[in-house]
Amino acid sequence: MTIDGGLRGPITPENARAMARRDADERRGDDPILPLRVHGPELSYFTGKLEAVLQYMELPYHPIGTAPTQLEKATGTAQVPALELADGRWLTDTTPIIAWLDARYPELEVIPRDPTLAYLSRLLEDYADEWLWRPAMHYRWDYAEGAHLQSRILVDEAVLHIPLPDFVKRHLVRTRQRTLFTRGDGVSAETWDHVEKIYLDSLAHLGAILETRPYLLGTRPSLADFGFFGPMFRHFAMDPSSARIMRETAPSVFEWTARVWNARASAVGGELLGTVPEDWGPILDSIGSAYLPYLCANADAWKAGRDHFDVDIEGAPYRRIRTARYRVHCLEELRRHFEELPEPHGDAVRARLEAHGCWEPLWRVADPESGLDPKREAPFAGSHSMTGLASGAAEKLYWSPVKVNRRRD
Ligand SMILES: N[C@@H](CCC(=O)N[C@@H](CS)C(=O)NCC(=O)O)C(=O)O
Repeated sequence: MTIDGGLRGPITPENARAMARRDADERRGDDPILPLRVHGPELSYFTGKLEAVLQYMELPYHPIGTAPTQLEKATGTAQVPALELADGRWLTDTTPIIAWLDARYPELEVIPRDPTLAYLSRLLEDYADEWLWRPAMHYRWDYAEGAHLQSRILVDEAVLHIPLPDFVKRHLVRTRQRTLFTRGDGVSAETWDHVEKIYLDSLAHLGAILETRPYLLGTRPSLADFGFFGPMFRHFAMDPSSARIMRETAPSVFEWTARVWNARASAVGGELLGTVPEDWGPILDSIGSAYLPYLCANADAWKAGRDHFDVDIEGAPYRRIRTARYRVHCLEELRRHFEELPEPHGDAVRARLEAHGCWEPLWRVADPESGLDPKREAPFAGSHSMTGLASGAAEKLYWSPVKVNRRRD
């Protein structure tokens, strides 16, 4: 067998990679959605996650440092990242964006094709997206060294359009972020250590996996890597306090963040494991003991029409946590994906979830009814942002974030 286009000879790993590179070049040539434009500031968790996926898929894009509020008109939601296609369409929410890209370029298999692996990868992605968010915001905004650095970067890159002196804007950004995401979202003297433990445990769990292979599910990156990459790269490895901890206690995780950032499908090659590895167990335990109970309390609060709620997680007393409608939707999505599993994968996934305390809380709340994306239009729908700032008054609310969780909008 030969490979045309100047490359001749047997299909060796080198030839296969060259062929994949050529395919990637061809995609660039005539694909009507390329090049892409990624809107979102350089320090954003989810923008970094999306960029890593695009780089792995070798889809050319221009990064544009837009603030969330500037996107509401185009996308329907004051949230970053937003992905603008060359044909004029806009996409939001990295989870459905990745699923859409994976379906459009199936040969790259970002989401594992095996349904059991796909389900548990989605669960890890969701956990990294939503449950590592609070510790990521905490290390960034509750430590002065991170807060001063990042408020300067954020104002310089994405908040230039507000006519106020820079030092005032930086102060407003710091206050706003703490109001919304740390002190106003359950981080207190009583929960401080638990919030930090979520990060420290994640380093230990990822570090143990990375002792045996370069990526979370094998010798190439997949959805679980990209999920954990968001918080690890753009927050924990970048913010001074958490970065110091990562460098000193988990250098393999530090190295992995750079490896994922540098991964290109045509160069990596590699394979995924055939079964869910045992060393995912500690992460699944944490999903069962912390994340899913939190999602249940959030869904109960949503159903009861409460803006805030209290919940004890692993003994830590979280008080006045903001109710997040989007995370009610996350719970619904985890259930939907389970219900869509073909047999015998449903039984296999159930056994795995039961072994780690995830099964009961997955179904604990009857009919969560987020009402989000009823027609399944995501990522084209304009998803609901986690702050709820998608209401036509985003710019004003951005600086004075009170009453952001109205039940119907
Ligand atoms: N589920 C969304 C979450 C996106 C998100 O929450 N982005 C943050 C920044 S990383 C944001 O735009 N927050 C709005 C704000 O801070 O006003 C995704 O995966 O894209």
